[in-house]
Order: sequence, then C-alpha cells, then structure tokens
Amino acid sequence: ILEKTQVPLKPKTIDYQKIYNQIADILEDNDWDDGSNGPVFVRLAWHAAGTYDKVSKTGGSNGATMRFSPESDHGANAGLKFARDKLEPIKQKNPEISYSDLWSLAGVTAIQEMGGPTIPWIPGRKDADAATACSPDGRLPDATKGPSHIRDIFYRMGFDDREIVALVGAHALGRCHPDRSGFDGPWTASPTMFTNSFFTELLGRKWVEKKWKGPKQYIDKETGELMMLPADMALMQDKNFRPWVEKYAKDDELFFKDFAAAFHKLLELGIPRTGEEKVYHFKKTDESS
Ligand code: CCH
Repeated sequence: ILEKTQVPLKPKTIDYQKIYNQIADILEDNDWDDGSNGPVFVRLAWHAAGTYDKVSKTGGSNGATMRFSPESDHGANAGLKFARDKLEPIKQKNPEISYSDLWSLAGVTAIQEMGGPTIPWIPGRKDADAATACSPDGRLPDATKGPSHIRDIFYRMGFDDREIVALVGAHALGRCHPDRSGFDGPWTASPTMFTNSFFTELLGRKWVEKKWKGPKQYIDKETGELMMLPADMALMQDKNFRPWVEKYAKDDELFFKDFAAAFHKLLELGIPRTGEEKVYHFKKTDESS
C-alpha cells in the first residue's frame, strides 16, 4: 500500500511563455552587431543540438555540455560564450529552467521574434553535471567544404537533403566574424529579419571569390557587401540540393513550413520523449494581446 508521503509531488509547472517574453526583451541590443542578439542565439541553439549522432545516440542539446571545456573551446563554438553570457540573467531569474531548455528556447524565441515561423517546442532537457558528457570535436560542419561533407554531417543527425537546405536558410540571419570563424560579412542585407532571402540572394547574385588573406569565401560582385561560404555555394552547385534552393527562393511559405519542422526536429535530437509531452506554440510578443 502506497502511503500518502510516497506520492510523488507534482512537478512545478513553469511559465515558458513568460521566459520566452523575457528572452524577447533582451534581443534588441544596439551595442551588438546589427542591433540584435537574435542571430547569435539561433547559432547557440543550433550548435548545442547539431552534435547529435543517431548511431551512437550521443550529442544533441540535452545536457548543455557546451558550458564545459573542451566543448566550449571547440573552434566551431567560438563566440558562443557571448550568447551563453547574455542568457545568464534569464537563468538567474528562472532557476527552474535547465540551461539546455533555455538555449533551445532562446533559438525559438529569436526566430519567431525576427519574423520567422512559429516553432513547436517541448521542454524537458536536463543539464549534465560534468564535462565527461561533452560531444567530441568535429561534429559540426566545416564551412570550407562541399556537398559530401555537408551530407556526412547532417545525415549523421538524421536529416535529408530537403531538411538540410531548409536549415541552412537560417543564414538569412546574422553574419560571419573574422575573430570567430575567420570569415567576414552578412549573407543578406536584412540580417535581423528571418526571411527566405538567403535563397534569393544565393540565386540572384553573381558570386566571386573574395581576394584576401582570410579563408576562401565569396562576395557579391555588384556591391562586395554580402557573402557566401563555400558550404553555402555547395547548395546551389549540387544537383539534389539545388531544386530546394529554387523552391524556397520562390515560395517563402514553403520555406517557413519546412524550416519550422526541421528546426523543431533539430532541437529534439537525442531528447528522451514518451510522446505524451505538452507541445508549446509561443505567441510572438507583437501578437500577445
Ligand atoms: Fe551557420 N554559420 N552554418 N547555420 N549560422 C555561421 C553563422 C551562423 C555554417 C557555418 C557558419 C547552419 C548551418 C551552417 C547560423 C545558423 C545556422 C558562421 C559564422 C559560419 C562559419 C560564425 C561567426 O563567424 O560568427 C555551415 C558550414 C553550415 C552547414 O553546412 C544552420 C543549420 C543554422 C541554424 C538553423 C546563424 C544564425 C549564424 C549567424 C550568427 C551570428 O552571430 O550572427
């Protein structure tokens, strides 16, 4: 017979929309890049999750292992400490949310608030308490490489060609920093707005190799102000990727729908689920009345 004292306490429900709103409040930042912390939050959520390996079932956003060395020092994660530090006050205000949920929620918030699609989101990630759970280096894509490398990396996570192209459409946002990746410049003229412009720019401009001492990258011939990585160009050059680039350039609704599904899938990689969990659809702050 189960005594009353043995009945497990109902876990405290967390108001995730409230935390979403708090993250939305710290996105605008006039001292940062193009005036928004959004792009670097998206990159944090992606690099936390994109270490997943479907065969060994290791890596992924569960654990928030990027807090620890060596994962925090992996070359691919250069600059993401800024993002983690900017989210720390939100963690202090809401100690009940795990870092791993907070980082993935920050990615969702940033995409939605910058005008992107609603991303269904599920909480429940648990933080690891030691560096032993860190993902090995080399699991995130190398921007200097071509289609076969991109496929190796994303197939390992469980994505197909269509999902890969949709996900890289996030490069509508943000920019490359010489002191982080070594590359330089934004992909689009509106780096704080989530649109399909990564695809329209990729197809619509003439891209030439940038003449400089830095790593190989492309700039647009006309203005020299926009950039593409070799890995971005690969999407246009590969015969199975390219049809998706063309579809998403023409049809932003299709892009939004596919991106939302693929980004949700990315954030779920490696998280134990029963299928009974509540799925959240957050209200954007400009429509919360
Ligand atoms: Fe990315 N990305 N990314 N990326 N990325 C960089 C910046 C951002 C690659 C390389 C780079 C995705 C896929 C890929 C963002 C989101 C996503 C940078 C510059 C490199 C290099 C970093 C710097 O210097 O600060 C490569 C290669 C691939 C795939 O092959 C995916 C998937 C996503 C999300 C869904 C965002 C956002 C940024 C801008 C960050 C910022 O700080 O502005």
